[in-house]
Amino acid sequence: MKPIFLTQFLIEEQRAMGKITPDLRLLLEVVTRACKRISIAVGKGALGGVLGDAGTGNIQGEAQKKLDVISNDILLEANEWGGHLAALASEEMDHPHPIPEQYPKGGYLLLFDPLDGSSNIDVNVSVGTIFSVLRKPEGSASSEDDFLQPGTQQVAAGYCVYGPSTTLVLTIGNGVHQFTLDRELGSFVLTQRDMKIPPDTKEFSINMSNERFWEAPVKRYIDECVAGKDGPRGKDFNMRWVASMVADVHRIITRGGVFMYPLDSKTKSQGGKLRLMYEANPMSFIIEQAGGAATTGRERILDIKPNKLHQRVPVIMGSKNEVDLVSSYH
Ligand code: AHM
Ligand code: MG
Repeated sequence: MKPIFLTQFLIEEQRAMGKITPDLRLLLEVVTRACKRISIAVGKGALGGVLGDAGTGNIQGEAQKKLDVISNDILLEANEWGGHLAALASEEMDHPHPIPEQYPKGGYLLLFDPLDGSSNIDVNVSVGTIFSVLRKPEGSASSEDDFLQPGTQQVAAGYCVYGPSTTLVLTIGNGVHQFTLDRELGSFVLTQRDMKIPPDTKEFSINMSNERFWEAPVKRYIDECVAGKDGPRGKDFNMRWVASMVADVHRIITRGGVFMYPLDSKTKSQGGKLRLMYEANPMSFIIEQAGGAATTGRERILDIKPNKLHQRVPVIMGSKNEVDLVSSYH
């Protein structure tokens, strides 16, 4: 079969849907090209001198890894000059990054977690890049507030997983499509159109070491899964936790499951663990486009009106019937 490269896919979607503007196509090509560079840097590992701590911290108070900083720089550098963006924001930067004066500005806003799963970098376990695209509100002078739009306003979202292979999963609001990086050609090739998450599952993904901090509804749900055949669910469950959201969610999009970083007493004061704008929102958009569901337990993630750039939220996402069940326990 003739391979369909990302560019051809985007051009065909542009013709079919009329939803992709030339600037949005440029944006997606530029972001995914940057992901190829990140994939190469990640793949070099110790040989590239890229492992270990950067010796700096981000606004979340987390120690940055060298690869967090390298990936952030790659995405900034790639996206500054094309004229498609009004501003960028990242997990690794306190405030939005303006487009340098010498370049034209465009109508889109880009948010990213340049390298998700930082704790896995030095141990050679899958990590990834997550990104979200919004439109800059008409007539507004560029400011941080421009970014504070609910996830329903996203025009595109995607992620790359740097694992045994590098895969790109993308939605532009018309289903979810998977591409695999052909390392010899240096191109993303379409390998699965219209990914669908099975509505039922026997697999859950949660950091069990936080059990004593969970709220009652989450504890009840997991207890019932763990009780297996002998419990109210009447079937045995399996548990998987990579500890890179991007890899855990990718498994769920591929074969079903439910991923949770719920509210717990450890993270309650900050609203949760994962970040709304560049982790929960893009992943929720993708999950919903693949037929799954994404909630905090109390509300649909995509409906949340953000009040700050680095806002955190509880996350429960994946196979629809399981997510609905957890919600009903709330
Ligand atoms: P990061 O963006 O700094 O990598 O942190 C987010 C990560 C998620 O990828 C993952 O789901 C979670 O934090 C792991 O948490 P834990 O350390 O509790 O396993
Ligand atoms: Mg992250």
